[in-house]
Amino acid sequence: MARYEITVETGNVENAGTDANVSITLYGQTTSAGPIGLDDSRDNFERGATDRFVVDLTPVGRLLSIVIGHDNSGNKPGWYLNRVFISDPSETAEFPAYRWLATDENDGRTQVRLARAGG
Ligand SMILES: [Ca+2]
Ligand SMILES: [Ca+2]
Repeated sequence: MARYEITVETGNVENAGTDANVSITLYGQTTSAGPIGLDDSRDNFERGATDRFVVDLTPVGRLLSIVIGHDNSGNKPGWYLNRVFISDPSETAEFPAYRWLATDENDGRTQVRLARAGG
């Protein structure tokens, strides 16, 4: 197993936060892992907040992309996601989003695939 630290940055715009159930799948050069529910005892994914989660996973190899999304539950579930950082034992990769995951914004999707910044 390897330790992964998943850092999720929610945007600082009106109604950016969500109480929906957020999950992530990691895609690496070797394999994938997930979906992994991201939740702890705090109120996660609030406007302007950064949430950090630590999970132990079978190593996926060099991270290439992620799929992140939510189940559209709760009040005003639309979520504005800035970006995700994932640290594994060897490096940190950034996955920029800067978009809504909301049924009533843009393309209406609540789940997206994000490529690693810098390829
Ligand atoms: Ca929340
Ligand atoms: Ca919201």
